Amino acid sequence: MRRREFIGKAALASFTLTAGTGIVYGELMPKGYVPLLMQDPDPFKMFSIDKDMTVLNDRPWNIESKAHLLNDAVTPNKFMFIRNNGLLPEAIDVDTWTLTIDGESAKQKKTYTLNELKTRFPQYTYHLTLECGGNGRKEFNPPAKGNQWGVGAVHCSKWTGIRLRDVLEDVGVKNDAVYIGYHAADIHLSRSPDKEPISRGCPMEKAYQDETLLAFQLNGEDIPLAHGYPLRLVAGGWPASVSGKWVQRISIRNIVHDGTKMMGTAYRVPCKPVAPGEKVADEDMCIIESMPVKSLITYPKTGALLTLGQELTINGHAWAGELEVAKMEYSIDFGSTWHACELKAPVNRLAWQQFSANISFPQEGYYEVWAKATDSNGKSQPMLLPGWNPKGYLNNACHRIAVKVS
Ligand SMILES: Nc1nc2c(c(=O)[nH]1)N[C@H]1C(S)=C(S)[C@@H](COP(=O)(O)O)O[C@H]1N2
Ligand SMILES: [Mo]
Repeated sequence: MRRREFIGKAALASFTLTAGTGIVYGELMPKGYVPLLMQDPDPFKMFSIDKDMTVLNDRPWNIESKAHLLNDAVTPNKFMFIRNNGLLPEAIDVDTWTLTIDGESAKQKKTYTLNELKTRFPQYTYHLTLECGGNGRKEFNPPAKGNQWGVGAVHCSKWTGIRLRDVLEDVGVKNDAVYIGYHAADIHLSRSPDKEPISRGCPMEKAYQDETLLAFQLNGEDIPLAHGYPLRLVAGGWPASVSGKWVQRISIRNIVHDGTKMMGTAYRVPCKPVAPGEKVADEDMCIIESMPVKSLITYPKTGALLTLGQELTINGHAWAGELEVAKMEYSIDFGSTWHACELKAPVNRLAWQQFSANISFPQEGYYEVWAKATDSNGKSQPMLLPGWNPKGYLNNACHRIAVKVS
């Protein structure tokens, strides 16, 4: 009789991470066995997220938040959207986790342990707005393929880590450097080890900004697995796809990074406006950089019931990619007239800003409250839909809620 083979340490560690508790007798699981918890996992338990979050897809996991869940100035983990292009990394071992910096424009190839990163470089904390480039995709017509995000693929949480710049300078950057590209530990849907689910990056200028971090903490704790544990690139104000989760390697490139999802229609939009449905030549597509001005009414929840004579205080957040939001307005007459909201300064650059307004309604009936932000360059959100593009990116239309007064 052949001796029974048992599960490997690494596999057991990843199951334990998913279970969120110790697996009793786990070491006795047969080799290759997939426990039930992995076959039919409960994403709400697995990711410690609120039951009102919407699961758009389970392979890979894509989970959306909702406007009224995002009312906090600092988004807690339980309300953060999750966007994965592949399968979660398996068997993360923080004791052996390393980050390697390499690439044509690196003066040397250098590898750091997590502990070296945490102890050798100064640490910084910033509130950073991360919005998926495809947030709002479901409104476009003709429809675009991909996760049909409503308004909930955005968060602004508190990230702690070290500056990417400090690490790049420690390695040494050649004069011909133009871009950085990340490589991560998540697994391609095909499970092929030769394919990456995603490998994006940003120009050196963005990589060198003070707020561009290699983060290991989210809201004062270890980053949750779904958001990039144990090490994540965070580049606020740009499409969140630049913020690589589970980062293991960063290449300093002498060309625009050509990794997975840097080409074709992925995170690229027509450089000039096109008609809805129009075919766009590859050379006429531009990589999305700073995200456009946008806002969200997070209180009250759409569908609020009010009594006549009762004043309504709305509040929410506004953000504008690399810029600041300069003005915030609301309308209750479908955009015919606009009134000023109160708008706070951001706690730091690239953090969303809080707004509020007290609204009176003149008579009983159905109303919509529309919100419109204007950035520091004077650009405002479009009232209904911005320019169509093949993959349905950058929908920064005014957010609207319904209220009934009786
Ligand atoms: N390694 C890796 N990093 C990634 C992704 C991914 O699939 N793999 N998805 C990107 C995309 S498209 C988005 S919108 C954000 C989502 O971040 P979140 O899941 O923490 O909200 O992570 C980005 N970083
Ligand atoms: Mo995204």
